[in-house]
Amino acid sequence: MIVFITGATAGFGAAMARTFAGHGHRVIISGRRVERLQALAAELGAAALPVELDVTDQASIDAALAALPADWQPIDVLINNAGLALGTTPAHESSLADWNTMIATNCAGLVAMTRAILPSMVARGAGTVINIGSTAGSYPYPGGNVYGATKAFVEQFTLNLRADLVGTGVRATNLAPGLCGGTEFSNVRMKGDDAAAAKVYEGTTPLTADDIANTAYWIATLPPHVNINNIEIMPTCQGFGPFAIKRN
Ligand code: NDP
Ligand code: 8X3
Repeated sequence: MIVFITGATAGFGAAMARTFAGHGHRVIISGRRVERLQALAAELGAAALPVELDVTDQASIDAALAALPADWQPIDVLINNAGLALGTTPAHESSLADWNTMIATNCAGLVAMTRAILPSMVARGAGTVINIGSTAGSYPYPGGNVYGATKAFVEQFTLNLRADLVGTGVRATNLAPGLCGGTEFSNVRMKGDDAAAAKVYEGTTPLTADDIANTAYWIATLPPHVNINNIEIMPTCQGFGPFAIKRN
């Protein structure tokens, strides 16, 4: 299989690249930090093709896809993984610029990548799109405001893809993890406050990037007649809270 992974310079994306390549598949590893892509490509050898790509920039997407060598063009699996959260402040104190960056990356970027690659899958009558959602898309929490909303978008967009793709042979999955450590997610969210980022995982045994990579690999290698619509994963130490009630 040829697997196109967005956001392969860190976290889930890098782990997914290693997992698919480790099972003998070819991976197109993309992201903005070129030196990271080159290091991962050097590690994975001929199985990996590094591609500089900013999912918020349509020209960057078009250029990256146009430059793919012919033998890398039939993409079997698209993993829309690039994404981020910025901030944990309440809505009325949050930065509109941060909100727009999350929407541009997690929603518009994912849509643009899907629109660019989906027609070739439909034309070949096969393919799998795995969109990385989040439990934040289903369960609200204080400070989750726009981040959670972008992941709710990812889930519904994926289900609507399913509705359109019936009969085409192309599959679509929303893969929604909960608390997952060992990636740069919280460092990015806390804007470089690494102590605050580390606190998120204090005293927990969170999911790992390998857990998510193994799940993506399982989804992509199921028999062609099986489509996982939606899969939600939490670490065993995570659960649900009560509704908040402000009492007089
Ligand atoms: P990381 O911060 O470790 O990795 C994020 C990746 O996204 C990086 O490779 C980064 O690459 C890439 N990225 C960000 N913006 C862009 C952009 N504009 N264009 C291209 N690539 C971009 O985070 P995770 O691996 O933890 O997160 C991956 C996905 O999983 C995200 O969508 C996140 O929302 C989701 N998720 C994470 C969870 C967690 O707890 N860790 C739980 C649930 C979902 P670069 O900066 O080089 O461009
Ligand atoms: C990341 C999981 O709970 O930090 O999507 O929002 S959470």
